[in-house]
Amino acid sequence: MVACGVAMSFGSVRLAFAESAPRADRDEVVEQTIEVKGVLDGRNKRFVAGGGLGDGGQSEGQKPIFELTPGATLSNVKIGSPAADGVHCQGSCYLFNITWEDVGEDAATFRGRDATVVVDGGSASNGSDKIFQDNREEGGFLTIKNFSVDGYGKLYRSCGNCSKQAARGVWIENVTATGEGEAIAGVNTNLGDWATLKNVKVDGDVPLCKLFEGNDRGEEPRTMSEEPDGKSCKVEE
Ligand code: ADA
Ligand code: CA
Ligand code: CA
Repeated sequence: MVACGVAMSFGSVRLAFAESAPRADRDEVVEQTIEVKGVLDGRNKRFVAGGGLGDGGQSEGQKPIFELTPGATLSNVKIGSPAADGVHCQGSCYLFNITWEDVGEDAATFRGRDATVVVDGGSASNGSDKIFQDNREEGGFLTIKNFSVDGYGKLYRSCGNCSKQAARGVWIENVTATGEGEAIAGVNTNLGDWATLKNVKVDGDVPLCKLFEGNDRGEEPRTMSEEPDGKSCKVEE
């Protein structure tokens, strides 16, 4: 959660109201998950979760603000605080220029078989754990590109303990990571995951990959290594 204040170095009280009021008007408090079919262009409007979706903390089982049906596109949306469980994709989906201002339990979750997912543009801030949670079943492909993250656990995590596991592939390109972080990509080496990272710039001493032994029993996965192994984790310049 971000503690957010507006510093006004000059100007009257009236100016302060005039500047904050329109923003509040544009925010949409989402009480029931918005189902997206086809294309939803948010035109940079800000959405926040109502209490029924979740508080944006780390408890599992919160609801998303947006749920994309297979093939749907969501673009130009700001997700404010609280963000609950962010965005869910049931299958293939396209997330263009989405800004998570204060990531909730996670920012986006990917599901389904043969799901081709593209995250292009946008940013995520102040995540406590995972940003992109990949729970997909077999087939398909995930691309994360032209993205920046500031404060995160893992930018990407192939689910370590989902009941339906699969070999999941991700391509991560043109990404900038700042602030505290744990790893860019978390993958399960024993399940055939593979992540390729290209032009990923990381601030501080954060490993590009964390390699895990995944399971399908809901257990906490075991960490195997933090070194790219050229297979489950490949780094290109
Ligand atoms: C954790 C949890 C998974 C799944 C995931 C999610 O990783 O262990 O089972 O719930 O979060 O989708 O948020
Ligand atoms: Ca989670
Ligand atoms: Ca989640």
